[in-house]
Amino acid sequence: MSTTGKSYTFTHAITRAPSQSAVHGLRAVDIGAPDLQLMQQHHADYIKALKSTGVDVLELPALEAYPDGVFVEDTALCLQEGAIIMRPGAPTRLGEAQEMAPHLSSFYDDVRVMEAPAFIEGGDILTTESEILVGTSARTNREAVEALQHLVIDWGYKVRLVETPKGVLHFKTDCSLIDEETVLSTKRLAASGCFEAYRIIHTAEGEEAAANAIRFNELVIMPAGFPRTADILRDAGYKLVEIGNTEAAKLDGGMSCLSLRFSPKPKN
Ligand code: CIR
Repeated sequence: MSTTGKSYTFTHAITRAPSQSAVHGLRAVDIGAPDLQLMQQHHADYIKALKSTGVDVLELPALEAYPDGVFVEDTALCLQEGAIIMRPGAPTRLGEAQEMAPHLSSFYDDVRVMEAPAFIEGGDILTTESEILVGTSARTNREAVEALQHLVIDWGYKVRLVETPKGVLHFKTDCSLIDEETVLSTKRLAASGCFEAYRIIHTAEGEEAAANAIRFNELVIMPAGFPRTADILRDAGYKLVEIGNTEAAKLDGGMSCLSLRFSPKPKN
């Protein structure tokens, strides 16, 4: 495995402010609408953590037409060579990807587009140093995994099809890359064997929701409220930042969903 750290070293991020309509966002189980003021506070803390590593953060305004618009990760896959505009599997989210396209064109010369019948959301994609893992789910189909393979092959990437566990929204709901060779994963996902080539750190029992963290430059940014998993990561030597996520969690959203993270090659 190479050890350049390119899979978690970023110069840029894009976020989008939560909309008032976020109270109508999609959710698997309804435990009440998010408190918007608290969600905005958490979002601001998240952006502050990203910026603390010295990156440029493009903070896009809320889109009222899209209750889930704050979860920008699902709209694109950003690599060094170019970006791929996703085709979200949730019909209410399809337009979010088109909204993101012009912003990515300002960073990249090469922006490619996922076409029907493929559907795919960024939350199902885990990019590591050596491969791009894509979990099939209710939001991502096999056609999309094949299409992605074709779209990134000339950039030198290998795509591997894996399965998002049944009943789990996205592949990365249950895992995150935390360094070149290490993933943080729930036991239920790791049990599938999909991380055989990696070192695995399991989330603590009962703290499965801690799995959606991000390695972002020198930081591991994780949701607050999972003290045993936080201790495991701290003991393993990672520099942690914990961000309140109670409100986004009501919409099944977490740390990875809230940003696009990338280091584009300089434009021609
Ligand atoms: C949805 O169901 O699409 C949103 N409520 C949550 C999206 C979370 N995104 C992500 O995990 N990448």
